[in-house]
Amino acid sequence: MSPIDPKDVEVTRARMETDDVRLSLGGLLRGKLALITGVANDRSIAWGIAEAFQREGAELAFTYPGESMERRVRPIAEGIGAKAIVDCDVSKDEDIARTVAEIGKVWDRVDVLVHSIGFAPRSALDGRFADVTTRDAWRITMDVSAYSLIALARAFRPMMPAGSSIVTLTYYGAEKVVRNYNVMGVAKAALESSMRYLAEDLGQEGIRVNAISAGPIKTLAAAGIKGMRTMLGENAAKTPLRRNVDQEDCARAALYLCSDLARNVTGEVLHVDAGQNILGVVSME
Ligand code: NAD
Ligand code: 0WE
Repeated sequence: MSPIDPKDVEVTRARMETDDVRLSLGGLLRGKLALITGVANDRSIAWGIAEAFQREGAELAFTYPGESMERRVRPIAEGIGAKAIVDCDVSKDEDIARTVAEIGKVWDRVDVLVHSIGFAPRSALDGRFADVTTRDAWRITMDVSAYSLIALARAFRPMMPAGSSIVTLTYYGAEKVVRNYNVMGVAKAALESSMRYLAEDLGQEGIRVNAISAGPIKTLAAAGIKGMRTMLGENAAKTPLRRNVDQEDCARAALYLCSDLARNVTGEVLHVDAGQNILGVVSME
């Protein structure tokens, strides 16, 4: 691979020769059983993670919330050889209990649990925070986006052996105000804190719990956001690496966190954001 000539690097969207390469390390997760939540379609961050885990030799199972999502998820999950595909709306305790039972029919353990779920009522993601953050919006957002990590961890803990791990997806809006991210930012702060408390609690069983803080990526969840295109363009121009991140970047971080490469890493928020979070004031000169 030749070194990168600075003249060839575009200011707004630095591309690298290695950009489209899907990493294959030859069995980093060989024989591991991975349960993946949060696949909506083939642009989902969870799907990028699933493909990478598959390449590295993991067996996969998927969850989706409700029949309307089943039509999107089942075909691609079957195509990748999923061992189970289970209906699990994480806001329902009975769905989570049934998911444990269903997974228990095909696997005697779960080595990796990927939590890639976030939801806020649309009306709460646009407008003045004080006005749009209703009690209902708060309750739903916190329940689906933060509490669900705790609920899933509790439900699957009995099936998770020492050396297993849980990874969740978070966003910078947990740490600093990102306009319009609103109650999702509050929920991501709760999610990150819950991740740390779980890491401490489940550490005694040898279960690691970590988070990936991803930069903005065009997925189904992001497609519904006003001004996302502008945000992605500006982001690519401003980040230290002058680029956006993608699903494969998150997948590589997940491979690290969920493999023995990170055997002594827990309670960590790993930023996969082309360096965005280190920035203070950015001059656009
Ligand atoms: P996505 O729309 O593909 O995934 C979101 C998933 O959440 C969907 O699969 C959806 O089915 C699931 N979900 C929503 N409500 C649910 C419920 N009640 N029960 C079970 N599942 C439910 O979008 P994505 O961008 O891949 O999002 C995945 C995660 O990554 C989310 O936690 C999101 O906040 C986070 N994240 C996204 C970005 C981004 O810019 N796209 C950046 C950082 C973090
Ligand atoms: O976590 C997210 C998106 C989460 C999300 C998206 C939607 C859209 C459709 C949660 N709930 C919903 N509900 C819907 O009805 N991201 C990190 C992507 C994102 O969302 C933003 C962002 C970024 C980045 C919202 C405002 C500002 C920036």
